[in-house]
Amino acid sequence: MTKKIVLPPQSDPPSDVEDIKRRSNYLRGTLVESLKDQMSSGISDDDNRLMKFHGSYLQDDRDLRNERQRQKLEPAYQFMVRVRAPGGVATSKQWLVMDELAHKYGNGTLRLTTRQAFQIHGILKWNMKKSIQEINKALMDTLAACGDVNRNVMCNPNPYQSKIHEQVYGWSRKLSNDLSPQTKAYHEIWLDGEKVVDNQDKEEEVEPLYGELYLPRKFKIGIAVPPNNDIDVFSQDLGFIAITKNDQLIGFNISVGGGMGMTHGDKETYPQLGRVIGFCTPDQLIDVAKKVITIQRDYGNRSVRKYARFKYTIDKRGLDWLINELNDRLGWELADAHDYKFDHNGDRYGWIKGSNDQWHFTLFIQNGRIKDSDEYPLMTGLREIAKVHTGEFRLTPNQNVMISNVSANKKEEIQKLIDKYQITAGEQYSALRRNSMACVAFPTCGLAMAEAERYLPSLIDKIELIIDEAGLNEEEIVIRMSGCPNGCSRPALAEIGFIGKGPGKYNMYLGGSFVGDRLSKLYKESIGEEEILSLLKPLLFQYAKEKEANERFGDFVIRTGHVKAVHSGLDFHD
Ligand code: SRM
Ligand code: SF4
Repeated sequence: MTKKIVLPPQSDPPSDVEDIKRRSNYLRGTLVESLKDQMSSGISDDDNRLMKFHGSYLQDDRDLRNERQRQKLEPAYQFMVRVRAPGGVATSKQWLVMDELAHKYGNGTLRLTTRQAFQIHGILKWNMKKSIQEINKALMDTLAACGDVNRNVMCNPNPYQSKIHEQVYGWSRKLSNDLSPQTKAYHEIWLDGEKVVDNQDKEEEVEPLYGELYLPRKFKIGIAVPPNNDIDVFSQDLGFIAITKNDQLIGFNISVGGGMGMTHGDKETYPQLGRVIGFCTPDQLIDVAKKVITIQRDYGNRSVRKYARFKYTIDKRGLDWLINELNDRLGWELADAHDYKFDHNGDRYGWIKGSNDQWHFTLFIQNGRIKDSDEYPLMTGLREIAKVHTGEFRLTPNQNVMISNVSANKKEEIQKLIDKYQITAGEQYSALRRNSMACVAFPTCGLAMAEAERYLPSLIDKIELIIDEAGLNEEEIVIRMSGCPNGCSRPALAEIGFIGKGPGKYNMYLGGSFVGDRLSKLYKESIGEEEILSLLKPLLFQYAKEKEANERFGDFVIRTGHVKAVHSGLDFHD
């Protein structure tokens, strides 16, 4: 029997969520009873906290909220289910299952997320168990897609270096498996697994890595393969940068303490960039990840959740403390970091031939939403492709999808379907739109303060008029919008970022780098569309006229003094 995990004492009392976790008997709570309760289409607040660990959120349709309140009805409760796909890889069969479930139980759309996962929105409580069972039958799962544990492990869906990708993807899967919660609650509740006897004395055996309280907060890991930083490695709690030599993977640089979230008006919260602290070989990777997680488990703030992310644990105690603590726990020292160079954090669209002689087609999905409309039957087109495609689908960290590993023989057949359904690699759009991302926000996100996914496309329509006039149509500029300061579309790393403040109002940030290694800076607070456009217009015209050779927009606004460069979250609010 392993030793029970005893956390060092914290000076302040634990938050309510810590108490819910402690009482939950390893994430069971009263979920079974809540799901059966016919009186409400929702579940209790405590169970909703636990539900996240099972990969789902209770939501309500915010478009209907006021009307239902007026009619004295309970909110239009529904669940969002997030399906983990390490590295964003799904087989054609799995794609078809996602598509089917979205129609059968969800709102008829699929959402590809900024962390390479699938989301289905709009599932009613009565259909939750069936949905999760069918997801698991397709060999995918939702466990730990959300909650205070390690989340979906991101990995570059690199089509160029197929061999390196395969290895890196293998490591992302291993990280995902090895860091998964071990509780049998998921099987019991959703998959009718045999009930494990409620034996509190054996708690130390249940979660050897996490313990009964799990982590103080969510934890995110991603692996980047230079020169592509599409996974935004510096936004991860723990980031790995693949280092290759002579086309062989020799190990990973380790970056710690990135994160995007903050709270408006609270300067103790800020987006932060991960910092590179050393290098490890592939066979040391899992050990490093586990030990880093135990440090956050033991020292993360369990009293105030908004200060609980790993970035604050590190910033409070210092990077040297972290490195010493990690080396101590490892029992060996990290090697020095290797040189690396990123040149972008976006996706490259269209057909590309990989080093394995297979073809890959990356298509542009506006803000990750897969749906059919009269003008664009995207969902149908992808379904038809999935029926004949023998390779896999790779969800990208920029909410797009790659139809991957297409043989030369199959390429023509798939191209015909691409043509038939006019599936686009974004060639008809401006480079700005091709480099855009927006989070979900309204109507499903309970935390949204302003629109994002439903609004950014129309804002870009208007910005496109300016960039056309300025001759910048093919200039790649990273633009991102989030409906609140949680930063789910990683706007603090964009060259132009918008963070929702209230209905129709955004804080506008400028000066992130094109490669995702610098934070943006507040340029103007709480502005609406008219002001956004009137501020962007002169900046974009000045950029068109005065930019130096190959100078990126984010670098230009810093050089010309519009905003200061921000290299650490500690300077974000200065
Ligand atoms: Fe996120 C919470 C959607 C990536 C930072 N995020 C939420 C919730 C679950 C709202 C809630 O707690 O009730 C949103 C559900 C909306 C909906 O209706 O679907 C939500 N987050 C998303 C997704 C779907 C956005 C998207 O447009 O793709 C992304 C799902 C990723 C996945 O597959 O796991 C998503 N969220 C992110 C990212 C980007 C990333 O991880 O690379 C971030 C910033 C990075 C980070 O974590 O620092 C992010 N989400 C947050 C936060 C702020 C955490 C913090 O440090 O304070 C919250 C709120 C929270 O945790 O309390 C949040
Ligand atoms: Fe919701 Fe805010 Fe995340 Fe957007 S950034 S999905 S509004 S939590």
